Amino acid sequence: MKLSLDDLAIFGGRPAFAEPLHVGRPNIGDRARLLERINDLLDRRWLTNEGPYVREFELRIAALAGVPHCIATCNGTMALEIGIRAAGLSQEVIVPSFTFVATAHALQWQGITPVFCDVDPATHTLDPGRVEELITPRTTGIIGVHLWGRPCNIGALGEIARHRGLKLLFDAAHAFGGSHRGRMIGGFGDAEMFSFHATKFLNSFEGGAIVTADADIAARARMMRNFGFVDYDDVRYVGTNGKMAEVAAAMGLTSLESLAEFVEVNRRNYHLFRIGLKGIPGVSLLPYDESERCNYQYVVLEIDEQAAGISRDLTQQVLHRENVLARRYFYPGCHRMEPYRSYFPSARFMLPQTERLVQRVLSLPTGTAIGPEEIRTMCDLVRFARDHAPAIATRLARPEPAAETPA
Ligand code: T4K
Repeated sequence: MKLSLDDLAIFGGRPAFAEPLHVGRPNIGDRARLLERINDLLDRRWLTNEGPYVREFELRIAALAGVPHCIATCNGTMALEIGIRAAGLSQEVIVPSFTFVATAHALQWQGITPVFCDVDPATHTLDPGRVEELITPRTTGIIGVHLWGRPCNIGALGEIARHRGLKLLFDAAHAFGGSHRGRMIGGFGDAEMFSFHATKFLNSFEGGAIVTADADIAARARMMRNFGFVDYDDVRYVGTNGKMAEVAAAMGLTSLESLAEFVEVNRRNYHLFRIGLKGIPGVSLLPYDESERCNYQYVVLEIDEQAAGISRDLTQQVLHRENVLARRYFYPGCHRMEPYRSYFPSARFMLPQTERLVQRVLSLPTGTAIGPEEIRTMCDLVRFARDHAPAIATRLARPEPAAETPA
């Protein structure tokens, strides 16, 4: 508990945490079970190329997402790239800029122009009204991102896609285990893509998956993942190597066995943050819709500098010095990163909500590596920084006293 400004690490006090607290510390399941599986795959000498663990993982993911087809990949970006190609997207595709850059890169990597669309300030996901305005004769699809695991406005986006003859895909990298109107994420649009990266709710070290109810998309994605092969010596499509390794599937299967525990810890953490941050002026915690299934993997603050009297960046600076490595996901927005910044220098004028959000959001460490005591301390730090914001800013602006030089 910090009692005075001098206690803050930014002013020379001892950091609140001896070791850094990270956003995205992996959730790890039963180690013994994982090692058993790794021994099995070594004994089998079947390490990749649609091995038994990958097939089992695909069946489990498809069942949990409530879809007939799952194609596991080596990472989420590859799942996006293959999903986009298998769905036949080309020319221009509408995507949010307020997302991890992989969503845009997966298009640009294959010569498709990402057309950045603004988000709804309340949900942080694509604003359907803005999507309509960006449709041109070159538009072939829309990719919504279920940011922070909170579903897009799936109904409205579906209507637009149907009326305008566009494909609708979802980047569901954050949303495994969530639901929308009682149906699991994974079954919406033409296809959805998950990430099972180490930092995600469910991890397979690195990994991803395309899930779909469309048998044609699934068949194409499966071929494309394996160089376009349909049989020995028979290539039908341009393809890549997007396969998931057996060791990754072993980790994925082991993580799946602890899914209920991961949700429970994340949910507990989210509620402790809610209690600990309650009533701090200008600081709000992004809510989950608890009438749906949620994975609670992200604890995201919005800091309104006017109301809080402290900026997001100063809050982050204070926290970092205390060894709380809070992240500014997804600053500064894809449209301000290369090559998009050079391609679309005026994009920022079209993205007022994105521009506003990238200055306000801050992700805090949560997950199974974080306990109640750490959460209490993090909340106390945010509150203390907010309550003493003017004094912190003034003291930081003061020039450091010159070090004494020996005579
Ligand atoms: N779409 C969306 C919306 C996404 O958010 C992502 C990925 C993708 C698509 C693409 O999926 P993948 O191709 O990645 O499967 C991290 C992750 O690498 C990335 O997967 C994730 N989104 C993104 C939001 O976060 P960085 O550049 O911020 O990673 P890094 O190395 O700074 O790690 C994040 C934190 O996690 C660090 O504070 C340390 C901690 N960490 C990380 C790893 C890898 C650990 O404690 N242990 C670990 O093993 O991108």
